[in-house]
Amino acid sequence: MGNNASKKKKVTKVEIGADVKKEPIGFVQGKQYKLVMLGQGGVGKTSISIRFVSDRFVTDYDPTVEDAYKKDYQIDGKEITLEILDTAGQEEYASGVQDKSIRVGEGFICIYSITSKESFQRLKDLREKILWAKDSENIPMIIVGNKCDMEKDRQVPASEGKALADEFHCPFIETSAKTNTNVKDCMDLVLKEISKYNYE
Ligand SMILES: Nc1nc2c(ncn2[C@@H]2O[C@H](COP(=O)(O)OP(=O)(O)O)[C@@H](O)[C@H]2O)c(=O)[nH]1
Ligand SMILES: [Mg+2]
Repeated sequence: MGNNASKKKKVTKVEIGADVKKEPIGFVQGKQYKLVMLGQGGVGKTSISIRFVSDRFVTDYDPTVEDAYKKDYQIDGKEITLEILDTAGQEEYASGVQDKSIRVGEGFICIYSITSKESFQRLKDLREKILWAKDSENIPMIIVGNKCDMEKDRQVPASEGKALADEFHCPFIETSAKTNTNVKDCMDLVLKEISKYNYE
């Protein structure tokens, strides 16, 4: 109180036509963030969601289930709510459900299984689909190689996952919903991407 100096308005001179760089605003207290789980059937979208939300591992979840899970979460000292959209059945590109999830989604977790080369190869199409739906190149997304507990069945080396992520300019992480390896880290990673792209 009574400190005149602190009342002075800070004036930033901006040249006309100069490129004004905005600062990311980070996370907003109380806000809800929508994350979307994408990837071929069987890669572990539901398993990662349930592991994260309720710390359980289920082995026989209905592959057709399409659900949204909510979790209160703390990050960077802010309390936020995460809504995790667990998609299913995206094999049928005609099904508009996945399109809708992509439209409303703010962060995308693109998952393959390290035991399936095919699921890995799907990610390029998936990214195209997201870029097309969002009509932007700046999409908060990450690549996740799940089932990293199944080392003996590995078909995709971590280096390939990393190389694809470099091509997409996004982070890469390997997880296991079964052993609860890097599940929380994967959510933190995509949230970090969201905060990078959130400008005032
Ligand atoms: N070993 C192992 N199995 C997993 C892992 N994640 C999922 N699974 C299994 O893979 C199958 C498909 O998982 P699910 O979550 O239903 O895949 P979704 O179709 O992508 O939702 C299930 O039998 C899961 O128990 C994991 O990290 N490790
Ligand atoms: Mg599922």
